[in-house]
Amino acid sequence: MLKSPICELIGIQYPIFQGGMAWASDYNLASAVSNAGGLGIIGAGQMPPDLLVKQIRLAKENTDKPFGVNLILYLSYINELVDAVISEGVSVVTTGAGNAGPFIKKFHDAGIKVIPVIPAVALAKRMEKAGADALIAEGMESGGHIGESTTMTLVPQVAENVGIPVIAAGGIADFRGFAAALCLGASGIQMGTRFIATKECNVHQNWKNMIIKASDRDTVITGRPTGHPVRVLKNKLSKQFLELEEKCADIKEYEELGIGKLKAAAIDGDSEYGSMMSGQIAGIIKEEKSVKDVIEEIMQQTEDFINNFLKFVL
Ligand code: TUI
Repeated sequence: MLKSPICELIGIQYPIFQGGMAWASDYNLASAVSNAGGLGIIGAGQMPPDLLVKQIRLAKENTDKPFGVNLILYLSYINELVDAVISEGVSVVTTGAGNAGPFIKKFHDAGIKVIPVIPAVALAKRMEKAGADALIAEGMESGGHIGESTTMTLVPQVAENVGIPVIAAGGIADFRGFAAALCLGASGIQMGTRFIATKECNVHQNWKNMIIKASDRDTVITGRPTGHPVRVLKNKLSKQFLELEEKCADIKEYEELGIGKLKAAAIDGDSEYGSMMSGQIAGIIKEEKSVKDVIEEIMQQTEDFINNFLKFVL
């Protein structure tokens, strides 16, 4: 049985996190992942605090297992979301797009574990010093907002430099990625794109179909000049973003073009002009499955792979 320190730390059966994804991971997906033995995570995104409270309550109605909330830290009203999470109480908070340091004590006082997503070693060290319970080292293969390092290079360098458990994210969707992550020094994995293409994920079917049809080169990084690069599936919108880069457009134009586009992808299924944030590993995902099948299959296949692999060592 494949167990790791992260399972003990949060009280989960399998060391598999479902990435918290704005507009894509609601209470339904999160509770399904937690019920299947992983850690389900509600992506708060730009939800107003009262909606986040509702989502947390719905998750609690649907699972008695630990689950988490992901907070995007650059939001102007982040303190209200932090207070909402604290007043409702969840097991884990993961954070993205900013420095979790100022919030860690507040969460710990409420009995909530804090696991920041980090794209670089320097930030990993800072977060460990600030009291983070574990880290999610996310490579630029991921969908959505990304850093510059690949998972292959980031995870071992983070693992080398911190003493807390490291979860590998970015470019993982099957047993190969899971086994590789363990080799790189990770205690577990986080998957986003794989969980979008599941029956329990409530995004529009068009987004799921785009992932299922995607091949290895069907994502692209947009928005680099804004300082917030974002990996998305290629479509007419991503082309418009790249045209802005070519003409050295003002940052305001990127912001205007981006408004409402993640919602357009997730809710309206606008495959031409929606922002279908997905990772480079989309090409390996060939069908929509249930969350339980995804988790049980990857656990079994990873264990089989490791057992067979060891037979090569004489
Ligand atoms: O946060 C993510 N992925 C996301 S957030 C998101 S919503 C969004 N929509 C449009 C534009 C931008 C974002 C979609 N996908 N992943 C975790 C992550 N965090 N990746 C990179 C970072 C990060 C970057 C800089 C974390 C910390 C940081 O710097 C902190 C500091 O103070 O130095």
